[in-house]
Amino acid sequence: MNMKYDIYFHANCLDGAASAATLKYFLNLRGDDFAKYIPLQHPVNKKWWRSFKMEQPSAITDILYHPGAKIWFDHHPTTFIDNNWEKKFRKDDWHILDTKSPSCTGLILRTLSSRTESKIPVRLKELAKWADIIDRIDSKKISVKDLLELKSPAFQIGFFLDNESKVSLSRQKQLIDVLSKRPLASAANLPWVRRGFIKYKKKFDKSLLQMKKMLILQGKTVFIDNLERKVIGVRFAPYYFYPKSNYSIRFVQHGKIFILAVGVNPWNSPKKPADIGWFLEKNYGGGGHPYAGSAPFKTKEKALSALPQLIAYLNKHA
Ligand SMILES: [Mn+2]
Repeated sequence: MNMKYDIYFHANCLDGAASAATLKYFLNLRGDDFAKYIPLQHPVNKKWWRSFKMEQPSAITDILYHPGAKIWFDHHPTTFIDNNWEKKFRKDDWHILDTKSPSCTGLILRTLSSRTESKIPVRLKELAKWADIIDRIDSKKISVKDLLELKSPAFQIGFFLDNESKVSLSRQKQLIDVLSKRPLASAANLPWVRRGFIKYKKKFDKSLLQMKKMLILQGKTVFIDNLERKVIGVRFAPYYFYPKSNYSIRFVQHGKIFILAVGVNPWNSPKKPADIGWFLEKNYGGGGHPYAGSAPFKTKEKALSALPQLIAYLNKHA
C-alpha cells in the first residue's frame, strides 16, 4: 500500500526545500509521496512543537526533531528541544541526525542512495553538491566574491529565499516539486524565483555601497545594526570589507522579536573557534550550529545588553 507523508520542512531555505525534494524523489521511487506541506521557520515556537501531536504519517527534513515523525533527517546540533526526546532517541534507518553533514540534502542523498539499486540522477547529485556548498558556505569551494556576484543558480535561489520573509505555500510546494524532478537551473528559472532574484540582486548591489559605513569592528568581530532593514545580504558581505575579522553579528528584527544572528568568517576561521550555537542556546535560549546561530530577545534593550558578553566570548575565541 502506498503511503503519504505530511512533510515538515525548513522553509525559506535552499537546503530545506532541496532536502524535502530529495526525500520526495526516494519516496516516489517506492510509490510513496508527500501529502500536506508544512513550512517551519526559526525560531519555531518550542512550546507548540513540544505539545504537538502528529496525527498523520509525517516526515521532517532539516529542522527540529519530533518523536511523532516516521521519517526524520537533520544536521543541526540544536535539533532536540526536549532533553527527554534526546535521551529516548535511537537512530534507525529513517531517523538520522548527522551534525557533520554540511547539508541535510547531502545527508539524505548519501543515506538513501546507498540503499537503492537504481541509478541516482546527476541532477540530484548536483543539488546535494550545491546544498553542501551553500548551507555551511564551503570556503574552499567558493570565495566571498562569488557570494557577491551570485552567478550560480543555487546562490540565486538560496539568497533570494533567505531574504524573503514570506513565500506562499503553493510556491514552496512548487519549488520542492521542481527540485525533485528537474535540474537546479530550472528551479532558478521559475518566473517567481527569477523575478524575486533580480529584485534581490538590485537591492543587494545598492546595499553593498551602504553597508561599509554601517559595519563596526570590535576586536575580531564585525557588528551591524540592521534593525531598520537598510541593507540586505549582510551574512557574508562583512567579510569582504573586513577579511581579517573572525566573526560577525547582525542585529535584526523579525516581527516582534529582536534577533542577534552570529556567524564565523568561513574564510578566516580561528584555529579553535567559538561554539556559537551552544553559547547562544545556553545563555539566551537561541540555537544553531557551532559556526552560526541566532538568539531571540523580547526587547531591543535586552538584545543590546547581551551584546558585550557575546562580543567578549567571540573575541576570546579569535
Ligand atoms: Mn540545512
